Amino acid sequence: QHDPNIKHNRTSIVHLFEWRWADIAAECERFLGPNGFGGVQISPPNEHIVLDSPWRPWWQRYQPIGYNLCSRSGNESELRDMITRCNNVGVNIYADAVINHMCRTGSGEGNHSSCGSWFSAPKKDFPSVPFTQSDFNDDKCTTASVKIENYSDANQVRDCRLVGLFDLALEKEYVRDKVADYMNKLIDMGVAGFRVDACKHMWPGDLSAVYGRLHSLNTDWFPVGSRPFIVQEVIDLGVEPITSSEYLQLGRVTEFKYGAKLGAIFRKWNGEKLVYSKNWGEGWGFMPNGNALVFVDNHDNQRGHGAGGAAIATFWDSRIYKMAVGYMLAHPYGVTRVMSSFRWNRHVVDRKDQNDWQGPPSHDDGSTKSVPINADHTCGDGWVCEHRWRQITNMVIFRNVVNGQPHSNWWDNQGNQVAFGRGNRGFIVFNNDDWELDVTLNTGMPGGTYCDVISGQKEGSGCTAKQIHVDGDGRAHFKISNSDEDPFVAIHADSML
Ligand code: QV4
Ligand code: CA
Repeated sequence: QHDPNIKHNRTSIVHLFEWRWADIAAECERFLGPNGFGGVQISPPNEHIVLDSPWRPWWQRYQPIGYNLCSRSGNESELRDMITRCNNVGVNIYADAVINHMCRTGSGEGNHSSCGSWFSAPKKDFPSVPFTQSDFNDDKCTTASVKIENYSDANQVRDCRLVGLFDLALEKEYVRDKVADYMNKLIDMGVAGFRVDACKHMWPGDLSAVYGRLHSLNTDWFPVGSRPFIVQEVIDLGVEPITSSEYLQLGRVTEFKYGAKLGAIFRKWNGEKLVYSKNWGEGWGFMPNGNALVFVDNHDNQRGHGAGGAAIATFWDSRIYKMAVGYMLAHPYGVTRVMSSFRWNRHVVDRKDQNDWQGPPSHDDGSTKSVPINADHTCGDGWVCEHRWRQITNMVIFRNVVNGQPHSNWWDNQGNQVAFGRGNRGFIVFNNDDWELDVTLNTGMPGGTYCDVISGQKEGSGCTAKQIHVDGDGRAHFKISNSDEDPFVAIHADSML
């Protein structure tokens, strides 16, 4: 299913990485609903390993112990309460489903798991599901280490262990049933779909069998017969035999080329310039529009995991980050996902971040801190809350206002100054050159005075930002200094004064 089931003409998803369920519920009610966010991608809600060394890394949640619904983000009743409250304000919940594997081989035996369930890695025994030895792919995998050794061999990528994680035998009806039972429990609780982890490592036929077992969405909140939205994590940068195209008919797929290229453009690396983005989207060799889930950065590549490398723009480089996210949200290609992060002690030595493992802000006992909201609406205690940055929130709203309108009225200076509109509903101008932009452009917008939603915003009948005067022919004068705090300007139908 390619449709995110989003309500009220909203368009964007935010990933509240490692947030607690109680905080997500509050955020839906106090911020996401009122500001037009369509949904939240949550961290994996199932039982996961708990690690001491390193201490409580974020990635322990990608090592399942079973499908009980207690995790670092909270217990089952907190999860249920959050899903209910978010749905009640029209904000969808998408769960991160880790179904390719369980924990890693060297995980020992005991109750070091988020619900306290006993398991044994040496015996390959996970009684809370239950999965036993015969539910894993070890006999199918042909590498000496039983791990994935070579990504140019599709068989081992699917049947061997990803970084030593026990690989589930999804060809077995029993394993498919257990995985589908878990996902169906979440669907019945009210989730609108899934981000499916590590899809490159699962056969499309096996995934199709799992998806085919899924219930339709809960009719308390969704029309009868609505199917769960599926986003499949497949990293395809064009250099491996496994391609995203194998997964497109099953659901949407993460377009990893998008953030890697957009980061390079705004950083002006590899000779990239904004002008080259005139045919952004399929023109750049990305997958068909209707299949793509797009993002500037994700929880992996913002810290050097996954794909994209140093070109990826993140909150650490906030000025170009806001421009890149603004560009993504203004452009019609794909379903858009905004990242919302926590800060960690980034410490790069020889291009490798020594602290890339560090988990979310937490108390001494390892429990995750809740997210305090400051008087200026930003977040405290190490939570970055990019989705609350005014420029980003306002561009989420921009995307809703221009939804369905074509990419139009392109202008460029053949360098790093570009502008484009969305029919007669919105217009955006970027200056990523090292000199001033000073130009009169055809915006396609009805005449009137508009409030820029980047340098400030419309408040009541007033405007805290630059004002843009569009004349009766749709023309407007723009002046953007290269030293402006945010060298871009955006106006839309609802920002007219
Ligand atoms: C280490 C060595 C391995 C060795 C292993 C066992 O690096 O070579 O085989 O020990 O001795 C963590 C550690 C990793 C460690 C592994 C097993 O970081 O160094 O291996 O545990 O102990 C996240 C993290 C991983 C983490 C994993 C499990 O990113 O670092 O591994 O969780 O805790 C590919 C995939 C793609 C994947 C991407 C990161 O195609 O699917 O790599 N992305 C998703 C998630 C990602 C998650 C996983 C998949 C796994 O987005 O967050 O990995 O669920 O491109
Ligand atoms: Ca596999």
